[in-house]
Amino acid sequence: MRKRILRKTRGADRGEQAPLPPGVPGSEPASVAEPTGPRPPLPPKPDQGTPEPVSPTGQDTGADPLRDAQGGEHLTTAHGARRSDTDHSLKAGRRGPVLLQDHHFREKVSHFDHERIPERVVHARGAGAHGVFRGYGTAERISAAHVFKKDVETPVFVRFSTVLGSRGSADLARDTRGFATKFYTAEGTWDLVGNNIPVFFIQDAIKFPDVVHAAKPHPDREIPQAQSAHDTFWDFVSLHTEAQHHTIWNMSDRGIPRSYRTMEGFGVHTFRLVDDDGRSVLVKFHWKPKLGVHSVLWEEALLANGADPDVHRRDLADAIEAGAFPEWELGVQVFEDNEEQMFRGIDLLDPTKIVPEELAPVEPIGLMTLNRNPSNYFAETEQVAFNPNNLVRGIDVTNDPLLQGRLFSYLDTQLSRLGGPNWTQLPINRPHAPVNDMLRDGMHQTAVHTGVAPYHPNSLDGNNPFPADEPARPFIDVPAPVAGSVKERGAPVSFEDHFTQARLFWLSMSDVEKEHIARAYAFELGKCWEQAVKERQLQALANIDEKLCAAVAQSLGLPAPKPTVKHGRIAPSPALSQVGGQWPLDGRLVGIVVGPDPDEKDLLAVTGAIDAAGMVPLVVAPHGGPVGRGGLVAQRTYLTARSVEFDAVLVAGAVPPASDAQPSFDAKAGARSGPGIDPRVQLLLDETFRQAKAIGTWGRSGALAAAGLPEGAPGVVAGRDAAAVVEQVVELMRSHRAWERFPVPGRL
Ligand code: HDD
Repeated sequence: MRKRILRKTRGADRGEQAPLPPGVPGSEPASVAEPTGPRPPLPPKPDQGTPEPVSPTGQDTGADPLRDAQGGEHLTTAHGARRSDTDHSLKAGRRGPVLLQDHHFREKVSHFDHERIPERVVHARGAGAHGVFRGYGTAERISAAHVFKKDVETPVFVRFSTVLGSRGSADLARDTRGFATKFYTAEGTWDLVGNNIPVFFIQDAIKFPDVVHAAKPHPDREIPQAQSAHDTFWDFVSLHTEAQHHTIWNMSDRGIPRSYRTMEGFGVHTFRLVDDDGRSVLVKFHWKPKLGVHSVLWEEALLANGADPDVHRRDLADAIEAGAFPEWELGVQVFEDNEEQMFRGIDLLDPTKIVPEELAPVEPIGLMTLNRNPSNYFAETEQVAFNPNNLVRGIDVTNDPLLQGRLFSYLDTQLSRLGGPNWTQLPINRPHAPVNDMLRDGMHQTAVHTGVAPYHPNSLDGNNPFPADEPARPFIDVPAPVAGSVKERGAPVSFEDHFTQARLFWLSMSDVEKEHIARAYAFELGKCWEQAVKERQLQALANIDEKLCAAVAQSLGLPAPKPTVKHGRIAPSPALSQVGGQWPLDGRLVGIVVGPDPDEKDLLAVTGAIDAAGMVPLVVAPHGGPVGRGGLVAQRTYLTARSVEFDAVLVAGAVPPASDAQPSFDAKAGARSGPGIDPRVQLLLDETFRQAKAIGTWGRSGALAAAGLPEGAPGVVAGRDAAAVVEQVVELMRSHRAWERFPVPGRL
């Protein structure tokens, strides 16, 4: 059943009918009380719960992060002494120097000086959310993991991220997205640290520093930020052709998702599941979003990175706050765990390869719902530390050389990022299962361990802790034979095919997706300087597809080389294309452009209908404040609205030629001058039209004609009756975009 968007809690910006400002007829009298006396800390917002006060030792150490962080009513120092003044430093006379003895000043400034920790070496920018995973029970036949058992509910924390940019970079960079999930299972923590792209750039973890050095900004000037459109990236991927498969995914629409909520996730590697009897199978993990997989256009990404660089963070948090909880089904492709570890010629240990879903279907095994925003970004989203070593009974690794290297790297990186070995004690990283380890001391130790014998066996602590026997369900180490006995540096022959699957991906795209890919390559390589880099990448493209290569070469003004590899017949995988299908609309945003005096009855009915469809209506008016005389307020103005925010735009009635509320010298910039429509609305409609989004108008608006947009174009609805127009627009939105508005020539 569709979830209904809950009443928004924070006024105008959330699409709520906010109370009218004091003084406006019908408003409440001004009665906002200034704080006059001490108040307890603010309670968490409805979607932010209290962190679990779970002690890392399973004992009550008194560590309640919320209580300990903020208690009592008065301002204190870090050691709890109350302070009466935090606004003036202690000086020798009001105009004199500050005294060294001012502890409150030194503590406040010194703590501030140390507020930042090193950002993640990759995946620095992210957004997190809490939720729950419920097992369907369908994986019980192949795995002993408690988390997969039928109807078992396991708390989770997910962090989505971009890979290349720094913490303060923009969300809509063309990039891979991280999709890391921490399952706090009853039998220990399981981390599934995946991406939104099912393959990786390299086949061996020893190459990870190389690929990251190449993709990060150039070391001399530290530019460009959060981009792959530069020489060192393309130098690397053209020299390491194993990267071509991942790269074509990045150049496709997958590299610029509409939202974190509309991304697939992949475990990438092949993992091993093992049942209670020790029988194992190989699996690949897939997260399938209930909302479908959707992306934006490159123009939108560029605009959003300037107009709303937090677009993905905001989208996730707003959707959860509004009650539109995003959901993903976890699924597995299952393979026999035999000595070859191959499936139909595809090496399951090669992380640059997928297994098409048409050959091995994804079997759903559980549902994840994200339903709570973090209370504190630093404590939760920044300090969360994922680690592919975090495995539980029933889930194990394979010999994929990329995965094997990750088993070292994640544990290692937290030592410098989180300042020592006790990061598992941070509230967000604490297991929800009881912990009884023999790890002791170290920087930032917060547990108060008891006993005298943290070694095994011992006779002084009664031999505690006891190794778990089978009834206590310990981790199962699969007795997998180790292939070969020769110690060597090298890769299997099956890792040498670098182009078949890049071509498979290309052949599986629709015409419009192919156009986007060709343009993305042309843009990125067009930003490169070195001729040799461009030529080498064109050679790689020729080996993927000659038409693709020719299109990109033409844009670069270079000759298209001939392929150096020959392909046999490759069956496309329709599951790889994003185009087609009808999808739920939960949490989508609809802009409603109004003039100074809209028909309020219509407007209320329209906002109600959009709300009822699970979406968020945002009224865009000539200026802020109340709209007309009714109960609605403007959430955006002609000045603050931009097309990239909306999934569809409606124009409610007539729009003035130019609003008197805003002088329009800036408004004219970039806008075509239409006869009789405000240039900012003109720009909004132009962009929305170009972005193939649904547009609807009603009444005597004439807005389409005034804006010079063709009525009757695919995805454009005009009518007399607002309700009928909105109904059609909602229907159009289910296909995400009206791609048929711009038929592509099919030249690729
Ligand atoms: Fe990684 C972070 C995903 C290969 C080394 N990685 C990191 C994150 C994600 C991934 C989602 C962010 C986690 C978070 O939100 O905190 N990484 C992947 C995937 C890979 C992959 C899907 C290949 C299939 N990674 C990979 C290799 C290495 C690393 C081969 C090193 C040899 N990754 C790291 C890291 C990071 C990291 C440096 C940075 C911050 C962190 O670990 O905690 O250790």
